[in-house]
Amino acid sequence: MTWTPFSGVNAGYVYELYERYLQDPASVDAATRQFFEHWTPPTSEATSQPSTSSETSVDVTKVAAAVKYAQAIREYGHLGARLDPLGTPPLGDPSLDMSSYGLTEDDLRRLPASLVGGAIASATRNALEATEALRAIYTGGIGYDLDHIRRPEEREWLRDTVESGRLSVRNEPLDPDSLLRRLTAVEVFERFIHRIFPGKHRFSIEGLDMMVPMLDEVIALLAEAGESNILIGMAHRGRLNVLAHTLGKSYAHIFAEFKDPVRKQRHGDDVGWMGDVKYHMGGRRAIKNGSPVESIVTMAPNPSHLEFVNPVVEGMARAAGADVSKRGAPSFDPTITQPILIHGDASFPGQGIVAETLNLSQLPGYWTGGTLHIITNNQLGFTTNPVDSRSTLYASDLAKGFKIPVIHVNADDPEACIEAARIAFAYLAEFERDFVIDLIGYRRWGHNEGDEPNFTQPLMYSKIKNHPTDRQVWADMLVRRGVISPTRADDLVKEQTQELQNVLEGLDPERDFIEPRPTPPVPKTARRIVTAIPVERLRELNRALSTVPETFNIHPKLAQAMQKRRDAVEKVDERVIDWATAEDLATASVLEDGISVRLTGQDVERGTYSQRHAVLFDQVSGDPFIPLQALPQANAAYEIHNSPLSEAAALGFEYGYNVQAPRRLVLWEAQYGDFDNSAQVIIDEFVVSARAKFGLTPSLVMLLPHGYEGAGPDHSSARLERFLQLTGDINIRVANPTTPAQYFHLLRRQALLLENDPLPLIVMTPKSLLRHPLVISSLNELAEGHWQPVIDDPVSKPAKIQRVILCSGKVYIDLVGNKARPDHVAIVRVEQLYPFPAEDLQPILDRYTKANEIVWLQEEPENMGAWEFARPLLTELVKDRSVRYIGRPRNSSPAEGSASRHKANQEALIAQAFSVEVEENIADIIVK
Ligand SMILES: Cc1ncc(C[n+]2csc(CCOP(=O)(O)OP(=O)(O)O)c2C)c(N)n1
Repeated sequence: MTWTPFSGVNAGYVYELYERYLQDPASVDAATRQFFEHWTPPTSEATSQPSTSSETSVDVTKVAAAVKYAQAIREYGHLGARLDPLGTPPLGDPSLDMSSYGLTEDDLRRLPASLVGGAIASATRNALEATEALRAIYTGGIGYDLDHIRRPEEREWLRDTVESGRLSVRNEPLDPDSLLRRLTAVEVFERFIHRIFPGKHRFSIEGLDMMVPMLDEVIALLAEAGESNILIGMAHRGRLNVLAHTLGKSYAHIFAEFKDPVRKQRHGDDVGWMGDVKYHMGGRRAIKNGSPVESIVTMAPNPSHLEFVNPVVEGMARAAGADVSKRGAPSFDPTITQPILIHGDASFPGQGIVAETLNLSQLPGYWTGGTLHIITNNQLGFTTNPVDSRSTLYASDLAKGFKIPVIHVNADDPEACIEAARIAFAYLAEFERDFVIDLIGYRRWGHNEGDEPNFTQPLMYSKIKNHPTDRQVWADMLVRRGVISPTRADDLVKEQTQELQNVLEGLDPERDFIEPRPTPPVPKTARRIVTAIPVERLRELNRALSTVPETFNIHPKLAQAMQKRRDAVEKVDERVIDWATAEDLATASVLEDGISVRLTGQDVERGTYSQRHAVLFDQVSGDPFIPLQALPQANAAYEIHNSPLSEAAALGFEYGYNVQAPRRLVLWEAQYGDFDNSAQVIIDEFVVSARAKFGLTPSLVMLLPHGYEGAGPDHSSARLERFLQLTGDINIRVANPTTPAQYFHLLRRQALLLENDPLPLIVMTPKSLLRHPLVISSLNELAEGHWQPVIDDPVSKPAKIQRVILCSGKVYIDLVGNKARPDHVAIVRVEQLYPFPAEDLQPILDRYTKANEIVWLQEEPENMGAWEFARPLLTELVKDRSVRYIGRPRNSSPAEGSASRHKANQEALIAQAFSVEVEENIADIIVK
């Protein structure tokens, strides 16, 4: 007999039970009572030293062993669960074997069930029955991977829910025939397309067919609970099936997409429209399920880039649950919005965006009340086996670090799948935290329907070939149970096939093909929007923003700055408005106009450059105070959040928030502009192209600190060239403003255009210029001006100008701040780069009749910045004159690593700009 020390948690449990028995023998069940009648608790010596012969110590050892064994089943049972429909035996674990504890069936039979605890204890007669019941639960078709859950109340809830079986089909039966009909619809849909459109990609669901009934179950429960917004994000696999059956997209529409009729170009109203492949498109459906509230189920459109839709859907869910109609912070109601993310088993561990998104899940500015994750685990990623695609045992293991409960479920066990879906729903409702279902099945065909999977997975596919379909497995089960007749399943297949055949025969592809029709962008680039607001209104806003409650202990430096700002803004003509003040006033005025504002990004609350201080902290209590939330004039909510250290998920979330709530002003700020390339997928695939591909009209603002200040290759450029390269058919606006007043008008203009002319706005913003004496505006410029796409030089005698320097952004300040500026040079700022303001620029260029040199000056290397984009456009405008380039030569890196080299090169640029003769090759004077 192995001696097990009678100590630790398990012993504690036995003692607790024994205490209870001593106080009230009736408080424990009969078997336990009987056991304790003959039991003597061991002394402390006996617990620390092996005992050889005492009858009592043997019993105690068995008791402790039984408790441990039961605990191991709960914790590690998933290692013994039958999770693979293709029959791979479970990994197993010695802790799941009673003999590892020196236990026999007889031993367990003699011990009371109460040692096992939980709901099972009262339903069984002894520890053997209880542990067998535990094994049936924990090592069946579901693997409960819960031992990482830290919060005791959650652990308790999960254990009780699982062991009581209250959500199992035993307690809440499902309608077997309706499930069979559903699985028939799912399968026949795939088979029909397979036959009618051979070789065409559809990324069949087959092998994971239960995903659709699981979604049915969860969505019905959500709708019944009154969740008015159910937002789904998923990849290609099974998407057409989910679109057809979950989102209600008509078979006719899908078949028409397969036929892909040649559409006539619709002149005028399809500007920029390119569309996307059918398995990237989204869908929308309104349902009611016994609730007075209608639920809108939305599937977000997404690109091929796996998992990048995750933060987008989270942002959509956040927007759907947020009430921004009142002053102050918006409120968020998790009971009206539910994100569901469907992942692949290779992409979940492989794509970093998954971890970034999971990290958003509990952050105050990003929380969506818990997400349901379903990993559609077909045990393959394209041709790659799990052993090559992850370093973890399960595809879901990443979630464990976030303390998210995980259920693995065998996709061939429909009842287990439905139970998993119910547990997930109940957990989400109870704890409003994320939940993962790892749905383990297989992929009946190749990665796509043209692929030959036997090239790479011959053994797996020889099994799949002979493996009955999910529908067949369920139908066979129902026949065995005598629930349906042997012919029922085939009859259903025939009926469903006939239905599809009828649709196909009645198909008119031209008619049935329905493309989203994006609102065409407004082609005029220079639309004047009245953005100025009266001086008195500005002053009142400023007074409110620079006042803190009397009891608030503001940092003395900030108190001083506020006082200065309060006094300064009383002066109308003096240049007193710096960048941050302009932003603050623009935001306040937008809130007063009734448009809510959300600003996020790394360290935005203070501002990376300590410029914003949108959140003030009481120096005694540490409590925050947000003037824009306390603004008496505000008619909408304001929120600002420091984002986690993410760009891709952080930007994706804001894009999602924005497309869900396009009338709210949503801004994301990069810490330095360069870091936006960490979010390049979100920029390329969503922000700039959502209109062309998905028919959406995002209007997100991206604030990107940009400018050459000697900080090195990585803190200088927001990669302006990348945005300009991504422009076309008026998809975004790109601006590089040089004054606070311009920034003020630009932000207000963006807010005012949300309603009728929404476009994403990309802004190059300053760093050192935030406090530069030349970058200060007057209150009058806010009260009278408007956004100027181009700012001409206020030279008095244009006829004297021989050279016109066109430039954009910070380099302008370097030019005008330079004392060597000669009289024959005019400096024109191009503040808006896209849509390119040709109409504004033309009259300006025409004004300088004697200027035979038109120069484009930039601080970025020739292959970066705006030059290559602007060159052909300018060439057209200057007519018979030529356009010359002054700037750094082509390079692979945006800027010098040395501050002194930067300074020398910057000076060389300015000198060249002002010299009479432009050197042939700027490279000659650049310090290398
Ligand atoms: C970011 C990204 N990289 C590569 C691909 C190409 N790709 C498409 S599907 C696929 C396999 C995905 O495997 P998994 O996540 O398990 O989903 P499954 O296709 O098996 O359902 C790959 C690599 C892609 N779409 N996105």
